[in-house]
Amino acid sequence: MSRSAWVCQFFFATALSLVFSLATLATTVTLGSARDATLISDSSSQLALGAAYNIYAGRVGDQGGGTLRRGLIQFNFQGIPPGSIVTSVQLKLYMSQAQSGAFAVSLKKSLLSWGEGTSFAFGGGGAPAKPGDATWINRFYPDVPWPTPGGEFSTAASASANVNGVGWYTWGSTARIVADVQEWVDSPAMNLGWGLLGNEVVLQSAKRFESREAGSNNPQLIVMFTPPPANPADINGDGVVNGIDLAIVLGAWDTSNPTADINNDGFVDGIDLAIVLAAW
Ligand SMILES: [Ca+2]
Ligand SMILES: [Ca+2]
Ligand SMILES: [Ca+2]
Repeated sequence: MSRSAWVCQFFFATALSLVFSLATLATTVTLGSARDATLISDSSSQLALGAAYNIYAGRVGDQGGGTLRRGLIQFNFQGIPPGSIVTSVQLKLYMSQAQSGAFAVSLKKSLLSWGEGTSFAFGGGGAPAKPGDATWINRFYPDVPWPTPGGEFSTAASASANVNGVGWYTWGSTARIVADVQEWVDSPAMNLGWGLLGNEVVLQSAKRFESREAGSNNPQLIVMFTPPPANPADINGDGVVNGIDLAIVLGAWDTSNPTADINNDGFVDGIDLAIVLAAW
């Protein structure tokens, strides 16, 4: 290869990588929760709030029997392309009612799947569970129990927030919450959502958050990610290299059509065909 050809190739490669890095700038999406629910440790342990306007975390007062509430929340990551690198994750929840003080509410990965049925009640007392609801003793009411009542969560918190008066609260971004979402983008079957666990000792520590069913102030997950570099052989940009891309090359054969000229050498020829076939 002559020196000028080498220099030419070097600059071509540099220009190409510049184009690709411009195409892979970070993207931010705001996701609404796909499902959310509350586990209630009342004496029946078969009350639920699948379709309610709120999710709860913490311990209620004496009037509620001092029972516990644990929130569950899950998001759907189909809008994030496979191969993306997740760089930042923030969960935002609106706390709309509480009886007292500041309490830590931690976000922990759920280790098992759970459901959201149609049970509905105003307030945190709950309603009789409906089929598919998560309850204190069932992942899916009426016949798929948790191994241990109260849910199955990771030991370590992915993020924690100190929740006090009415308003928006944010969990993350932390290395753990980013790792959770990265895992779920890479392996959607591993996405079992998070538990939302408050103070389970102090009476009246329970916090009420707006659920996805609330009319406003719904849960939000703000995810920043870098999409994978585009494949130049995917000429029509539909995410797959197949006969459509091949037809575009063949249809422009022996021309200088810039769309089909994948390697930008001014010709649509066997080199472009080879690039498509190699990426098939
Ligand atoms: Ca719900
Ligand atoms: Ca294509
Ligand atoms: Ca070409």
